[in-house]
This record gives sequence, structure tokens and C-alpha cells, in this order.
Amino acid sequence: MDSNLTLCHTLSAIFLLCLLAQRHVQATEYMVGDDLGWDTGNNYLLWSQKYKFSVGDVLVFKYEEGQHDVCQVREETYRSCDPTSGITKIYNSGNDQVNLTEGGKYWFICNITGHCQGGMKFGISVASASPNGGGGGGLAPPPEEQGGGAAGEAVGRGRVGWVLGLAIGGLCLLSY
Ligand SMILES: *[C@@H]1O[C@H](CO)[C@@H](O)[C@H](O)[C@H]1NC(C)=O
Ligand SMILES: *[C@@H]1O[C@H](CO)[C@@H](O)[C@H](O)[C@H]1NC(C)=O
Ligand SMILES: [Cu+2]
Repeated sequence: MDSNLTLCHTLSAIFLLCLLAQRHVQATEYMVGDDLGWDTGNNYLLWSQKYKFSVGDVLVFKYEEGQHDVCQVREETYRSCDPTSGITKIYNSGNDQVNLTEGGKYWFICNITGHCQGGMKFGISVASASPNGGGGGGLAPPPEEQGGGAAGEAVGRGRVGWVLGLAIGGLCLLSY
């Protein structure tokens, strides 16, 4: 009985620490393009699909000021690379921070002539803060192919947490 109680307390502590760690990890800074930064010749579609973005995260665009810029745009503009409409925000400091303050889709292009067509464009889906943790991620260009994967993963992760919590709870009850 006694050793069960100790095990129960240890597991509970580990479980709580895991929850805390998960919370702590929530606000992440992502350098767009990783070490390569925001530049021509990189594949930002691939980059955007490497991560799961959540509310509170920050995107950092690093580039030589004047060589590029960062335009947050509507989806049509991302697809067409036609900057005559659909630009909602412009950043051009060379070290731009974009706070992902709410859930939803964000689309970015570089508005220097030819750069968007050359691949300086990507979209991300930002998961709203939810009890399950949630999970966003990069968007594939054709909208028909979106969905499924990321959502399934988020649900899966939530379920593991529940099962673990219930198992520890059961063990705690048994030991009294
Ligand atoms: C983004 O958030 C940071 C703090 O997390 C703040 O210092 C910065 O001013 C914000 N940037 C914008 C563009 O809102
Ligand atoms: C985007 O680029 C075009 C073509 O160079 C330019 O006319 C336009 O002013 C730029 N838009 C913004 C918002 O910088
Ligand atoms: Cu550019």
C-alpha cells in the first residue's frame, strides 16, 4: 500500500511537471527559414510544414534591409503573387517580428519583384489556444488537400494526456 502511495505521488508530480512544461513551451519564436533566414532560393512551403504554430508564438523574419520585405496578405494574393491588392500588413525592417496573436490562417509573401514567384511565400495555420493543446502547421498550396493530418494529431496528443491522467488517478484511488 505504502509503496503504491509513493508511486502515485511520484507519477502525479511527473504528470504535473509535464503539463507545466507544455504550457511553458507554448510561446515559441520561429525564425522563418531557420538558419537561412528570409531569402531567395529557399523553400518556405517545406519550412512552414515543419512546425506546429500556436497562439502566442512569434515569427521572426531576418534579411538584409532593402533586399526583401514581408507582406502579410490574403490567401488570393499568396496564390497569385499579385500585390496590387490583398496586402494587409507590411514589414521591412530586416528583423521583423510577427506576433501570432490569434488563431487562423496567416499568409506571407515578399513583395520584391519576382521573389514571390520564386518561392518567398508561405501560409501557416495557427491553432487557437485550447485545453487539448491543439496544433497548427504549414498549409499545402491546394486547399482541398488541407485538414485531416494536423487535427488528428492534436486529438491524439490530447487523448494520451487523458489516458495518462486517468491511469494515475486510478492508481491513486487504489492506494488509499
Ligand atoms: C510582439 O510581442 C512582443 C512581446 O511578446 C512585443 O514586445 C512586441 O512589441 C509585439 N510586436 C508587435 C508587432 O505587436
Ligand atoms: C509591391 O510591389 C509593387 C511593385 O514593385 C509596388 O508597386 C507596390 O507599391 C508594393 N507594395 C507594397 C505594399 O510595398
Ligand atoms: Cu524577397
